[in-house]
Amino acid sequence: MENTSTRYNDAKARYAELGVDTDEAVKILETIAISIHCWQADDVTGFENSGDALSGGIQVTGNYPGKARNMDELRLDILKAMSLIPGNHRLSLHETYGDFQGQKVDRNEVEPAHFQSWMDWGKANNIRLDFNSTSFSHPKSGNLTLSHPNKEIRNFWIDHTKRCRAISNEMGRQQGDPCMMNLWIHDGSKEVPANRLRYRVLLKASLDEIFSIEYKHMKDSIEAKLFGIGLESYTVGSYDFYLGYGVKNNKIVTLDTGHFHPTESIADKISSLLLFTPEIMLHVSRPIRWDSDHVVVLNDDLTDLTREIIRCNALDRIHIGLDYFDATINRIGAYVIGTRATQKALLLALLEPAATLIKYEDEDRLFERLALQEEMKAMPWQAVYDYFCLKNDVPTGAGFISEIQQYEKKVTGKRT
Ligand code: RNT
Ligand code: ZN
Repeated sequence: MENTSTRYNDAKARYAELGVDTDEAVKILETIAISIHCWQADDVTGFENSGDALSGGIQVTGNYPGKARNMDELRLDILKAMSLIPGNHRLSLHETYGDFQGQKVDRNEVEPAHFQSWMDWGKANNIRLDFNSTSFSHPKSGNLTLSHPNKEIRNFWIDHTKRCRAISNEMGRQQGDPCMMNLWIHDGSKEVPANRLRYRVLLKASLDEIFSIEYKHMKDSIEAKLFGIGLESYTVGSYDFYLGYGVKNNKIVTLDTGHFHPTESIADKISSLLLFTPEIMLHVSRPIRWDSDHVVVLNDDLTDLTREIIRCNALDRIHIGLDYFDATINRIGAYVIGTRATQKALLLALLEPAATLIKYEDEDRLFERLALQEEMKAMPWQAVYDYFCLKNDVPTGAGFISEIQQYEKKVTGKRT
């Protein structure tokens, strides 16, 4: 503990030489609530008990033992993960994680009551909730939902999504803070369709109907994707589609960092979206080849993204959520690694000597700008993150590894 404080004070002095206030950075970092996704705990299974396999162009690989088998286990695991992450965070739920009490509740029957126990749990644990409608893993999913040419199927999913918005509104009302409802549907096709336009016309009409009701306690975000597994040639809800829809209808666009061409910079989109859409929702993820959902780690893509958030001074307009699923490693470990990596990236951004860099740029001293950016990479930011952990009473450095090992021994390892 003493070492952490000593190292922090050294780091503080070094950053101060560059005009950076580490205390201030930590203070801001503490206020950033990350919306942690419930679905890493159980490989996107949920509690419908329908027997439907995961579909919709997403896939979880691996069979590491210890996955949460029911709601109690999932809640326990999430609290365990949160106990190893500094700060106060949110939980993002999918509709399929409702408290259905063993009843068959179809997607067009779901109600706020099915999430009351979650709202109570959130309140008891000081965790605010976000929400997601669920188009995948259902007999009526197929390859098309809200853009299905068959009116009955389309209406089924319209009903579902409307109900999800009502649930989100109730969550927001009860927690006294808006609930973000993310809408992602997998609609697309493996081969090039005979007419791309007709599905987009239908999706637009479905969205118009879904959003025709105004709510006070929830916000809508719409998430695009480049392609799904088995749906490689065409995605109805492409980025152009949702960006256009969001700009025209004042909706929040979700940027999932795994949903773009591999060399496309998601960081570069922030400053454009901020000018034309109300807020931004992020799904922080890590794409590797065909998979868009590897565990988040501290890499350049992530730090580029967080730097843009801070440089644009947009923490109040950008919601940071996580979205990845890995079943090959300890699932609680996956939560902790990804969330802490996101925080570290935010901290790096907060520790940037912004004023000096801008001054160099204004004076056309571009060598100096690049040199300082390079120097910042080797600054002792780790000491600042450790101090942040210490301050929030969670393990510093690699200390969380043994905690997870113990939890595995006592809890997850005993699950069969
Ligand atoms: C899928 C989207 C979507 C899902 C979750 C489970 O590619 O990223 O956000 O990951 O809804
Ligand atoms: Zn996503």
